[in-house]
Amino acid sequence: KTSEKTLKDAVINGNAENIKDLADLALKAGHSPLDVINEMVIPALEEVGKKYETGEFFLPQLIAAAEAAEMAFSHLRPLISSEKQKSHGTVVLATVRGDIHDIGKNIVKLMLSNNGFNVIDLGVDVPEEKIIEAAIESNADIIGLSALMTTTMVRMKDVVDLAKSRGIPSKIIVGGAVVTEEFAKMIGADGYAPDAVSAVNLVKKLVK
Ligand code: B1M
Repeated sequence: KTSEKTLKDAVINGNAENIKDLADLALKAGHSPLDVINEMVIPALEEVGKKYETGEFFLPQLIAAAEAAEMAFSHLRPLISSEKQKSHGTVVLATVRGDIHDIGKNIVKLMLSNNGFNVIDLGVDVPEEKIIEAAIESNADIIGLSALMTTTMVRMKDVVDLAKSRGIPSKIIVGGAVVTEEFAKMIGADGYAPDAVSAVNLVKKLVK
């Protein structure tokens, strides 16, 4: 319990220096690398998001926390067994055109790869055409789109429309702070996930 709390606190407070040691401590206490990610690092990021929302945290703290989390991820990633990394399907992931927010998308990516999916991350500000091309090339089961702004979420509809007009078989899922279930339905997407854990469950359900 102690190692759990300290690692979580270190991420929340953006204390990058001790992150690796604290992660090792949690591993020594018997947690698996995946548990350390899912039960300590990601909940820490979620808490930071809430603190930002309520005005307790500002942008520099948010960025420091994201960096501390990334340090934990890169330390833990190689320790996750190759068994878990065997591919259950391919997901093309992108933040839509005009949008450069990627903290949430990167968490979704991490969770999907840790759950055995082959993730092709196209990055941020990705044009619709490029997303569709990548999906065709990789024979993707799923196209995952992230958008954080009301001005860019409309690009998700453009991707759905383009995929339909090309007859792409990949299912399309959407997420990101401003996106809702209703919006997803309205634009004809195959699914919506409010967070990274639900994104994994949604992908599992759609790939089956
Ligand atoms: Co910007 N920003 N930002 N920003 N930023 C928001 C989104 C905003 C809500 C802040 C605000 O005004 N209150 C606002 C949008 C307003 C709106 O449209 N409603 C905004 C704005 C306006 C802007 C700029 C225009 C500011 C400016 O320059 N004037 C500019 C835009 C640049 C651009 O994109 N063209 C900008 C820039 C930036 C930074 C660069 C400083 C930085 C981004 C750094 C980065 O991503 N590398 C930034 C940040 C950090 C934020 C806030 C503070 C935090 C976003 C975040 O990372 N949250 C944000 C405020 C907010 O969201 N309340 C804000 C944490 C993250 C873990 O959550 O991304 O929601 P989230 O992801 C979650 C779920 O949504 C879900 O899972 C994740 C994990 O649980 N999810 C998916 C996400 N993608 C998914 C995909 C899925 C499924 C689930 O399927 C594929």
